[in-house]
Amino acid sequence: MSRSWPNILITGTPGTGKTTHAAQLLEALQAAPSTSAAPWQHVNVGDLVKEKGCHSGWNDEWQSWDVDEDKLLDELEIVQHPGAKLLDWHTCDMFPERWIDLVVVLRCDHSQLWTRLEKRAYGLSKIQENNTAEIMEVVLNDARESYAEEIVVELRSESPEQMEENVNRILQWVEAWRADHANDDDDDDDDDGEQS
Ligand code: DAT
Repeated sequence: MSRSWPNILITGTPGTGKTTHAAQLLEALQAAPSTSAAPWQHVNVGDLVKEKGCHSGWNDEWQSWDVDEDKLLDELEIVQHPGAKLLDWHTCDMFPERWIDLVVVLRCDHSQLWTRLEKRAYGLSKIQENNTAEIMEVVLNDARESYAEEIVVELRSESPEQMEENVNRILQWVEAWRADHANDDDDDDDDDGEQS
């Protein structure tokens, strides 16, 4: 299967910096001459679940929506062609492996994460639950179980400098991906029917 541009999943425990990274990365990709031709789009999957009703209701115990996976995946069919999607979500194991070209798992020191989530006015149990998940590396382990080892990258997200470094690193990765797939554009028409 070929795609003209890669799809990047930015994942991590809530509060690790997914949305901030995705926004900055989007700007960088749109500004760089080597990548600006693509229709880059930041897809905040949590927002999409709410907006498109891809859930079976609010779960009071977990303080989150019970996601309807089939409906969500139907909504996300758009990721497949031509690519260039920045998917931003704390869950990483729901997507078909073939949709994703790079998985960025953001990590944060747990005490800093606690402060970030407090500012978000999360309840104590939700802060504790997310903090434990970060310490137990739940998202990182899920990513490693769900995708090929070589496409999963773990990045620290504890300072603006690290964020800038991460964005530059991902931009360079996109440029390398494009160079590796330079001939795929010619094949796209042939492959359209096979992308599912
Ligand atoms: P997420 O989308 O993973 O829930 P976010 O992007 O909303 O996280 O970030 C949560 C808060 O933390 C927000 O106030 C921005 C801040 N933040 C995230 N990454 C950071 C970093 N690398 N350096 C400093 N602040 C950061």
